[in-house]
Amino acid sequence: MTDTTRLTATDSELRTTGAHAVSLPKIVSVAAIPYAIPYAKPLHFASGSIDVADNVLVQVTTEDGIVGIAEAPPRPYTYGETQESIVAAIDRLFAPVIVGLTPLDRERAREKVERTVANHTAKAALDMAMWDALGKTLGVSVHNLLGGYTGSLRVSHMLGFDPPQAVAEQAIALRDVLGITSFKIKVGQRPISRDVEVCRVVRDTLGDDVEIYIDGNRGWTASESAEALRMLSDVGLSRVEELCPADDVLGRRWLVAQCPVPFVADESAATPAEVTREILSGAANAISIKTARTGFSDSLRVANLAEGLGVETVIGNQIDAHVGTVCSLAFGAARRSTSRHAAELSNYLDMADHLLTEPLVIENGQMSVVPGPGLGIEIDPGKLAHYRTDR
Ligand code: MUC
Ligand code: MG
Repeated sequence: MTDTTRLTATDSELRTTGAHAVSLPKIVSVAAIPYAIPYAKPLHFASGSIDVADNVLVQVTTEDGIVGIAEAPPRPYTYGETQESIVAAIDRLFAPVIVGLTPLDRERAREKVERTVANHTAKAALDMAMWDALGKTLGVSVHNLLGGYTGSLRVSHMLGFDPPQAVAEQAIALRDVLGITSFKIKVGQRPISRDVEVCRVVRDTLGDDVEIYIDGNRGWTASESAEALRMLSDVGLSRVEELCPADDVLGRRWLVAQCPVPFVADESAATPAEVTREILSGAANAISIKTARTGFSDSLRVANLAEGLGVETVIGNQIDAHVGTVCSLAFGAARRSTSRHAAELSNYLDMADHLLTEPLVIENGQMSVVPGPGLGIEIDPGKLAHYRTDR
């Protein structure tokens, strides 16, 4: 799994250009490769559903042959991106301005890609691929470059729409087989009583030793959310997420003001500026950090902002495939503040296959940071050839 062939940058690769400035080999190409891997167990939630990982693998190649990787998951119901739009944005807008930079030039890359609005996951994947290339060039893990706080994270699993007993059975299997004891339950589309019943059955079946929280993906109104919170008051939720739209400005503030547990902003806080607005306006009091939308560079901004404002963060899951999961893990474990809560890392388990040379491992409810330079993972060329959809 680890790249043992190069552990440090050579003198010729690390060129000192001034008293402090150091330059690395330049990026010579950026590839955006669409692929499709089916989900063995599709996930349904209030804003959409997913039955295939139709992601885009991003590869940033430097002049010495280092390949930094990351991936972008299209989430049209959240950011308006499609697999085709991600490939087009990278090929036509971003690759031309990134080629010629080095993996150290992440802030210059950000300045250039930010001239285009939106396209969150395309930008994030490029940023993370540059970090992976940087780590591989320096022989250092991205996790260490980001802060290196701890070697593992507790895992939280996201449970989609299913009948109450089926949801409880999934949670039991995840607990018994993998040791997972934290669960996010999707709510917000079915009758409120049905969602309440799901949470209650999971609590009753698994007992008080598991963490349960809910995510409405903006499916309820503010008053429906308040009613659901009243009905759920004895279930022991640790937090709630995006129960109603942040665009229902006053309703959302009204709801957050009476919410007895932290109210997490997820899709309403997709940029550092939106995080600031949501928190300062009282539309949320906790933040979901998703490396799939803010990469590493802006996830650092969001984490710093949240720490400065004194609000908690949770590592969220953009229904990430394996490469994306490794990115969330590397970032979440890099800081104290982002490693406090269980991180939403495990939904790759629902996929039928993956692109990596080595599988990911969850043991005792924990995932260990993948060791090795960069992200520490490699793409299996045979699997990529099999699943890519552009040839
Ligand atoms: C989540 O936390 O909301 C569903 C939609 C999306 O954008 O992310 C997922 C999970
Ligand atoms: Mg969410």
